[in-house]
Amino acid sequence: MPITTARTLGDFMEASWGRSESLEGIGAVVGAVAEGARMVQRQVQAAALAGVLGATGETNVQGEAVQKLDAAGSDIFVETLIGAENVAAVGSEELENPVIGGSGASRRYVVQMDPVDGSSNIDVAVTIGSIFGIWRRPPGDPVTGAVLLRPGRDQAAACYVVYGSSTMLVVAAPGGVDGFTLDPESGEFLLTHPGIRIPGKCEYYSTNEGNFGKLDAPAQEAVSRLRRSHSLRYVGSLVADFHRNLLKGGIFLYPGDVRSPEGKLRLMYEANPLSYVAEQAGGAAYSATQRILDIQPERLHQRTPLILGNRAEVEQTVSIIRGG
Ligand code: P6P
Repeated sequence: MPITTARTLGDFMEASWGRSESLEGIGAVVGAVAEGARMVQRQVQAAALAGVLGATGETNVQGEAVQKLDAAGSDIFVETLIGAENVAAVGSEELENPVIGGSGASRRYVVQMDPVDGSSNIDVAVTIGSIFGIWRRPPGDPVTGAVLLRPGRDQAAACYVVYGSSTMLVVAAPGGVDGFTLDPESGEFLLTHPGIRIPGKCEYYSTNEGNFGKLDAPAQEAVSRLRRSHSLRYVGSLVADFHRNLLKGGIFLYPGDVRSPEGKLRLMYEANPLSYVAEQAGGAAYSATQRILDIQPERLHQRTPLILGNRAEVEQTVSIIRGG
C-alpha cells in the first residue's frame, strides 16, 4: 500500500524542533535544502534535455573538471540557503571561498556543502547526491575564518539528498536520523524512513578495488579481509554507497594511498556531514588516525582518508590499518 498520508518534512520539523532553543531556525535551513533539491532533481531527471550533461570546460578549486550540473547545483543551493535569511555563510566544493550571507543575529547557521557529489555519473544516468553540514554560529561571531572551520562534532545537524530510483532527503539531528522521500505528485518530502539505525550486521564493503595496488600493506590487509567475507558494492558516488550501507549495513573506505596520503574525499562537506549521520544512526567514522568528527579543520577544502559505516566493522578495519 503506497504511503501517501505520511508526515511532510515541514510538519516533522515543527513537531521535532519547533520548541528547541538549540535548533531554533534550523527548520528553515533544511527547508532551503529541500527546496534546492527539488530543483536539482528536476535537472537530474531531465539530464540531456536540461542541457546539464558533460563539463563546462572550467576547472574548480579542486583541480577537477566542473560538470555542468556541479555549477548549476552550487548556484541553486547557494540561492536557496542564503535566501533562507538565517544562514550566515555557505561553503561549497565548487567555490574557492564561502558565500557570505550576512552577520545579523538572525543568521544563526553556517553551511558547508557538496552540492552535487558524483556528478560525472549523471552522464551515464547513475545515482548522485548532495551533502550538507550545518553548524550553529555563536551569536556575535564574525563570519570569517574560525566560524567557518569548526570540527564536525560541533554540527547542529547534517543532511544529504540521494537522486536515485527515488529521491530521498536524509536528515540527522540530536534526536536521530530520519528519511524523507520526494513525492513526485505533490513535490512534498514525506517521512518514509523514521528513526534510521545502521544494521548490526555488515553486509557490504565499498571501496575502489582498482586502488588496491596503491595502498600500504596494512590497508591492503584490511581490504583483503573485507573481500573474504563481504559483498562488494561500489557505485562511485559517495552518497549512493553511503546510503545503501546506512540502510542495509556496510562499510565505505577510501584510505590514503601512496598517490594521495590525505585521501580523496573532503573533510568539511563530505566526511563531516556523513560521519555525523553515521554516528547518529549508531555507526562510526574514522580517518584511520582519528574520529572524523574530532578533526580540527585547517583549510576549507582539505581532504581526509575516510572509513565510514557499521561501527564494529569500522573499528576493526581502522585497527588493522593502524597496524594494530
Ligand atoms: P574514485 C565522486 O567523484 C567522489 O568524490 C565520491 O562521490 C566517490 O565516492 C569518489 O569520488 C569515487 O572516487 O577514485 O573511486 O573514482
